[in-house]
Amino acid sequence: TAANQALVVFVLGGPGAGKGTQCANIVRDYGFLHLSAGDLLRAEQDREGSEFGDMIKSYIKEGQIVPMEVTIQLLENAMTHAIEKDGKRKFLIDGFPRKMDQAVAFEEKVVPSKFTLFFDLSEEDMRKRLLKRGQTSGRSDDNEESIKKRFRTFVETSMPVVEMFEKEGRVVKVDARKGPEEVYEGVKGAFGKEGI
Ligand code: UP5
Ligand code: MG
Repeated sequence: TAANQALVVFVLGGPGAGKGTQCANIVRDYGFLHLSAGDLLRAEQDREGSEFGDMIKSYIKEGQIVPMEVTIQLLENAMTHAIEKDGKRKFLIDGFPRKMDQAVAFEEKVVPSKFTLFFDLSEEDMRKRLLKRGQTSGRSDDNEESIKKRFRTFVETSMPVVEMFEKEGRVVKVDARKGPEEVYEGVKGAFGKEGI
């Protein structure tokens, strides 16, 4: 498919680490298109007539990873559409891959990533950000119970993917502790390092 020609940067980091916030900055300055796997899944969950709606709803609330076929198809559709209709080729894939099978399948069947941008933040700080956002976000997983489950999945299921990419020398870590502007300085440094 057309998606084979894409330039892909994976954007990873724990729940609430600031992936979405920083992706907006990158889109503004570097001409990337932002594809959040979580946003695509939430849209599919709410789409009238979706056969996956109920399944996605329960996976998200439980902080579990939706079966990869669904997520990869949503990403591939969005990429193909952007390439063919809008002539876009550069993608930030946010919050994906977060399980080993997804990582392997995407890089084999769609396209290998250029590198992974990883936002590094303690669980305590992520928790604070998520609970604060939960006051207004309306997200079904921004509550104490779901947040605990999301962290558990992150440590057990998603970090092994980051560690694999790291062993391959394909991860650039950014310190995500400071305010959004300072974190973005780190992001720009990372992109510079990767020659983007
Ligand atoms: N904020 C941001 N930066 C800040 C800073 N520097 N200082 C202070 N505050 C900061 O930020 C979170 C909050 O913190 C916001 O209020 C923000 O203003 C503030 P945000 O930029 O939204 O962080 P982000 O990392 O994007 O957090 P998000 O909650 O989106 O991360 P998750 O990875 O948990 O959520 P996602 O939407 O990616 O996935 C949700 C669920 O979808 C998963 O749990 C899973 O069930 C499912 N999923 C799959 O099944 N498969 C996939 O491949 C992907 C997702
Ligand atoms: Mg997000």
